[in-house]
Amino acid sequence: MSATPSPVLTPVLSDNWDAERAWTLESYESLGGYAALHKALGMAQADIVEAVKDSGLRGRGGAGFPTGMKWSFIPQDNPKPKYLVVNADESEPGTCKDVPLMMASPHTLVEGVIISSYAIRANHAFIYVRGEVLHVVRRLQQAVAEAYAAGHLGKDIHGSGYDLDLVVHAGAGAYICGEETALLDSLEGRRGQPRLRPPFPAVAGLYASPTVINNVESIASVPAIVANGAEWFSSMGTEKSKGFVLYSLSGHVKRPGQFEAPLGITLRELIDLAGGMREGHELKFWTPGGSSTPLLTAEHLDMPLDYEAVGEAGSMLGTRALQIFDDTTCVVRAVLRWTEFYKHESCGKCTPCREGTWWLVQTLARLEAGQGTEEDLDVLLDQCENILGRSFCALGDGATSPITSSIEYFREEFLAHLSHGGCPFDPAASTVFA
Ligand code: L3W
Ligand code: SF4
Repeated sequence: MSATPSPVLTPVLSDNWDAERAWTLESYESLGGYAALHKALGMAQADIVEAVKDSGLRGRGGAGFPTGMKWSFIPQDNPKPKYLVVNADESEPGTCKDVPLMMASPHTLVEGVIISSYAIRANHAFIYVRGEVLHVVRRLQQAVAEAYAAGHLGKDIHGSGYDLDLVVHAGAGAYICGEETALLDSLEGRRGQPRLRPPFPAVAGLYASPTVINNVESIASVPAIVANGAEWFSSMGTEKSKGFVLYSLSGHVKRPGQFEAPLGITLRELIDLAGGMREGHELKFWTPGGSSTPLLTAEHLDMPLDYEAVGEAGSMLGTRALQIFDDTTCVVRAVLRWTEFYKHESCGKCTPCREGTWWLVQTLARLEAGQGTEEDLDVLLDQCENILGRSFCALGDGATSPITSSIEYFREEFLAHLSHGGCPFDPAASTVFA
């Protein structure tokens, strides 16, 4: 769902979402789609990499790593084939931007894949899609078939001498396969578990060959950068966080949805765009980038949403999955629900996460039921300390984020469960985590 036109919004990726049959090649091309591909094929590959570098585009999958720099790590003197892999395994609780993008405008992604693959000299590309979203898999397959039929994919694309094959691959429903190296193992046909880094995929990725892995939104941003230039892109955003992004507002706002705006906008502005908080209620806590990013509160409403400011506030911008919770929500219950998710999705490879997430759930459940003691809060923090920085991948670290931040901001609410002998909230009042 795209947002109401507003001077604050910068619809680029979402610009055509309301067009009739926006997902078809006919509609996409009628609005100027694939013009950037024609332009790119007339450019030197190194110039495209340079333009993406100059634009300041940073990875939209959560970590914010500079995209052009990642591309430039691909060793061009390596005789092995190069690959482009799109991480479309969107599964982080609250993260819901890539699925609507791929449903509404799959050709924006396909065009981005072709330009990006050309830039890094890859002749094979893959879109690894979360297995549960079969409708997205079908939509992408349809778009890829249309692109082949139109000569945008395949041999000698538009007489340029460049060949590219693109495969849409469906995962099997494991959150860990969104971790880039687990995704590669899964794509190679193995059980998806993270690999040791370095080597990073740019050096040894798919089939041990140089591989660029980027998030859907990162790759989908490339056609607009090629079409409009690096300066146009970098004129939006903040000093170190350039361009526009999709902000996904969910939870207790009147009009949840996708809002495409420059980096640096504030949550207060976004909540206004979403029609405000639920009538009669106030913001209590929120996540800037899904449940793996430490919780923030109403005191952060005017903080610029960019990588730097959110980092300074002790959290992470992540995937801009802005989950908004009002005063009816029990933070202990919310955190328990997320922790159960991490326990379930832990791949089991390393002990701190495999065992630790199980213990986190035990301790939190005891507290939430009002059956713990005050010391359980220290036990919980100790468990987090033994997971954070000691886990093999970011899943373990991420599992601790909602816990440590909720104790920092809402210690009294944990204690209220103990004095109350259970949850002091009326579960019927909250529409989430009821
Ligand atoms: C070459 C180097 N490449 C880093 C590359 C690396 C990767 C990218 C970022 O985690 C975060 C996580 C979640 N040579 C390199 C290099 N790279 N140094 O740069 O790497 P990294 O390690 O900073 O992060 P990551 O492993 O990609 C992603 C957070 O995102 N998150 C999770 C979102 C989950 C989804 C989902 O559901 N699919 O998006 C949300 O905030 O906690 O911190 O490509 O290879 N020297
Ligand atoms: Fe697997 Fe968790 Fe260890 Fe990551 S941190 S490797 S998900 S057990």
